[in-house]
Amino acid sequence: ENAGSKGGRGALIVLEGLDRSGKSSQCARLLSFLEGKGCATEGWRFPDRETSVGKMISAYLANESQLDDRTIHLLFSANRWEKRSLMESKLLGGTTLVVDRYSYSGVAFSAAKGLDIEWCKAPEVGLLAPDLVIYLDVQPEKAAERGGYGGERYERVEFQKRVAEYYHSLHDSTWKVVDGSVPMETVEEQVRELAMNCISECKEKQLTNL
Ligand code: DGP
Ligand code: NA
Ligand code: NA
Repeated sequence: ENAGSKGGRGALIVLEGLDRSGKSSQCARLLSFLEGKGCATEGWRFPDRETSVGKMISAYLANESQLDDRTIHLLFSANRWEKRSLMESKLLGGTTLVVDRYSYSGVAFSAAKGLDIEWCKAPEVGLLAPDLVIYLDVQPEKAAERGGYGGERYERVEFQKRVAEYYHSLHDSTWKVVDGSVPMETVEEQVRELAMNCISECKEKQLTNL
């Protein structure tokens, strides 16, 4: 494929944040907004629990299986790797991807367990680099109050506080921090604007790797 399809390539837009930060709702809202604009868009999420690797991850998160910390780390990464070639062909074909979590979740959640951060980053190298990372910033205590957590493995406020610290150490030039504690509609407006700018700017840019 080449990036020369009529409208240029699609954008890789990632939403990151703590559990209950509002990512999934904002991804859905952004997706329908972009579809309404006639923009070729798909909503993706990681972990993708549908694949066989994803099913192992899902069982681990539900505390139905136990796995060594490095082993589960590599499975999360493998779950991104198994979607890399499809991701690349979608983007080159002109489809914008709105992705709920990506490599930054991979690094922040595992580093929060005490694994070395450079070790955590290593298996992500070579995955496609996002054009835009929108970090929905919500205080861990506030996120926990939002209808409570669903009972999965990482949904504890002390752990989420450590995750937040690691997220804050990961910010790079593609990151935009959006205050996720304001009304949903305000967040939505900001997310839309960032996404629209990104989509028009990245058409001519080459895809790169992390
Ligand atoms: P979600 O389906 O977005 O609620 O994510 C499930 C949980 O898994 C959530 O607590 C965040 C965590 N998570 C997502 N991606 C990764 C990853 O790559 N590595 C680790 N260790 N945790 C992750
Ligand atoms: Na969750
Ligand atoms: Na979510």
